[in-house]
Amino acid sequence: MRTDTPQTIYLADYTPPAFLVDAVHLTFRLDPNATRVISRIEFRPNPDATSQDFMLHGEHLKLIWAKVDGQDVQTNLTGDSLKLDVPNAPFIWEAEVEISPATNTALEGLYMSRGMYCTQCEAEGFRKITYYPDRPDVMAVFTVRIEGNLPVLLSNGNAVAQGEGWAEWHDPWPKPAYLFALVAGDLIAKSDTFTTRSGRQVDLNLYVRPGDEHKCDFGLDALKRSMVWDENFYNAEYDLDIFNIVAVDDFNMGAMENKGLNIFNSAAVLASPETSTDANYERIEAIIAHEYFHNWTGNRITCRDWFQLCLKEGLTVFRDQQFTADERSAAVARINDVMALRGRQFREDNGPLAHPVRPESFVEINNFYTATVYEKGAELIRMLKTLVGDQDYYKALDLYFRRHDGQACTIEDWLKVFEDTTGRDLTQFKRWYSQAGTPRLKVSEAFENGAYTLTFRQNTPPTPGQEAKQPVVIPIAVGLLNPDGGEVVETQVLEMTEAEQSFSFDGLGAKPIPSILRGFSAPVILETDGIGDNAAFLLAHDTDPFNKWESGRALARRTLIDMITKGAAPDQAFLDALLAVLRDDSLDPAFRALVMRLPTQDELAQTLFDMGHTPDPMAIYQALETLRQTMAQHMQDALPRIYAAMHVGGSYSPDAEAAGKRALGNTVLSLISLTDGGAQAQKQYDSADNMTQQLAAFGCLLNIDQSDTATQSFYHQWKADRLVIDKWFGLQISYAAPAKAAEITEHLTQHPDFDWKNPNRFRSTLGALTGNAAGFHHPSGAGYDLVADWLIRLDPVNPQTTARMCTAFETWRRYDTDRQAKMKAALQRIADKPNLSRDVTEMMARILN
Ligand code: 0A1
Ligand code: ZN
Repeated sequence: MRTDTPQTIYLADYTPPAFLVDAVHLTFRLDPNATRVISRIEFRPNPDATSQDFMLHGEHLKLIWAKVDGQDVQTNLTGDSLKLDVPNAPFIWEAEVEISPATNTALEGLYMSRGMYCTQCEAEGFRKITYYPDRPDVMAVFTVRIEGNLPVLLSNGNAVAQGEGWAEWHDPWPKPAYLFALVAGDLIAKSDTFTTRSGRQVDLNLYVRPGDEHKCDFGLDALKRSMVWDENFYNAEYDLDIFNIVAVDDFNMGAMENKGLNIFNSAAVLASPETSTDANYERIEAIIAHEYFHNWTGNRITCRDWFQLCLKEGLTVFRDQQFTADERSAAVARINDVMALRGRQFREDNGPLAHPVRPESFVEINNFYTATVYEKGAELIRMLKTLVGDQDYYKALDLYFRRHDGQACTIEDWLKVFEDTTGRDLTQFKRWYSQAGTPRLKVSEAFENGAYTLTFRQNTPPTPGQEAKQPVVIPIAVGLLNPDGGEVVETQVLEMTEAEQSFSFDGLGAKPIPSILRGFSAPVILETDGIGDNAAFLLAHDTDPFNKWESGRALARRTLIDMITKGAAPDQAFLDALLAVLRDDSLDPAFRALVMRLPTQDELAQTLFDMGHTPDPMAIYQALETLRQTMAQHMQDALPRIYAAMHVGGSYSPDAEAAGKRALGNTVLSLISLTDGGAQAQKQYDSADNMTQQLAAFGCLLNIDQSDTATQSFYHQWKADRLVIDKWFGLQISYAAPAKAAEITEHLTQHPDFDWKNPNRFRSTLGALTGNAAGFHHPSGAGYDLVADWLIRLDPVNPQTTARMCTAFETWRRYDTDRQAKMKAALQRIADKPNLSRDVTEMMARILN
């Protein structure tokens, strides 16, 4: 345990910066172990400041000299900051510091990745580069000179001059330091151009390592589509002459929206048919769009402080979700978004790490790049849009862009724009930003004299630090169906504001069947025990694709819960309903593939826990295995025809239609392989000409244990491609039987290719184990121990990635006393490690609390 208690930062303590910065000049003399950074910063007193104390952040910097207005100064260094008496007038700060990118394994600040220099400054990495007021409400114009003997030297903005071994960049747009970026290396650009609506010619470059040039086309295409889309939907145009993207192999997250110089995890941008799956393509498209969209929602308008992170992230996730819905299938996109929300955010909201979308305190801000801030944050934007309607939503966004361009804003600024546009009072809506926890929404019904009444009761359970909750505004999209399946009342949005509220529909000839929370109109848990059992009817008849899918999911969940808690056999009616969907060629294959997907082990564990049971991960695993086997037999006759019909000929294209066919084909293949000993999967594996088909077949083979030959051949085919080898590590662990998962993972950590300091490789291995629920929670406790061992080892090297992976333990209170004791012991072992990082110290305190 560390001895100095890390400091907690509170939203309520916000004060404006004492000094503002007009301009920053930086010179980098690159050297792996001794990079010199010379800064010249023009400060002036902030007229709105409440204090005049001059303070600069700085971490792990070796200060060589510092001057104020040309005079040497003696600085007062305390911990991670530098304090100084300065004039109460404009002045110039200059300093030279030395840093060591080659030994920076935390991948924050300036670091090296396989010979290439690269930066990551969000949230507070710039202070590891030089002394600076490293807070997002200090926005300045940056000019950067890079000196280094490397072919490519990049920074933000436009290239202004360059020569042998140096380059100068100037970014005319004032920005906070977290958007600063620098890249230097032996890189190759794949280039394109884009002309904005108002005629600006933009050079687009995707910089990659030699050898990756053939993996750039899709990323560039996705970028151009994002640029067009943002102009069309948000009137948002690009504002520089150059837009650079760089792919880097060592990166803690997916990507980063640095102004004019986005830096991407290679896995989130490089794509080729042979090496990338359909899911990879879809994710790359979404992340490219996300980072590009940040240019307006994040960069032009940024956050006042890190508590407002959802201001840029929730909105930008919502925008990238809209983009995906628009470019692909809206129904499929929404279902995928909700599955992700439930899988990660509901889990977080129901455990010890629950926090509001706008947190009120933190120790380490990097621990708050969470599903709650991102995904629930996006749901809040979606609800606002549902409540005010499309037209007012886009009007409000126009006003937001006009009113706040160039500013660092708050959630209050954001909501005010909607209030001013619509005249609505959003005081109650704001609770969504401050109250943690997932609201439960119970519904009951009554039918009398042609009037159908739905009564809703809402309740949000307590979360850490928040016992009592107030009612929130819930937009409930509802449609009513006739008993014969026709729609009698089209979708209407009921606006619930009270703890309990009823809504009536008059003039109905018969008691209707309600379709509630269409499109998942609010991030709540809907409990329909108070109304009839309509799931099978809605799966067959609902016109709302989301609820049609949701009904199938509910049936699957119930079947599995009955199997687990009552030892019931798989429900025949469910199997028939599923088969009907599978066979229904009028439905989009991608949608059918989603309906065929069973709830995850984690989702079932949470459901059981909510019902008052202690979930047994082995029983859950077994029920899923049994159900899959039963499905394979029940559907056996239909499978070959559908498998054949889903064949996509011609050269590979990642488009939604082709990907949807492959998704359904591969779902069917996984069932076929449960009854044919893997013959069909082997055929597909041998003939596959793209990674989607190869990997799906490989998964089937691993699943039925015929894995050795495929495992060897896959490795030998792909050993030169790091991103494919990540898949190879991950898949073996994901498909490992519960009793073998920890052992297989342990074995793979001894593989010469297990480069544990690379976050992608670490996640594809240890992350795959935590994702294999029955393996991770195997009663031996070997999974817990192995993960804890590795987190302890990784923490001093890379605290950020370690802290994120600690969330594997966030559900420990769900389980039986033996598992709880084992998980707690593993957690305690991590917490007791001397010199634990601030990141992991905070995570342990919150999880164990
Ligand atoms: N702003 C980026 C995500 C990001 C956040 C933090 C990072 O390092 C701590 C890196 C990237 C995004 O939303 O894409
Ligand atoms: Zn983002």
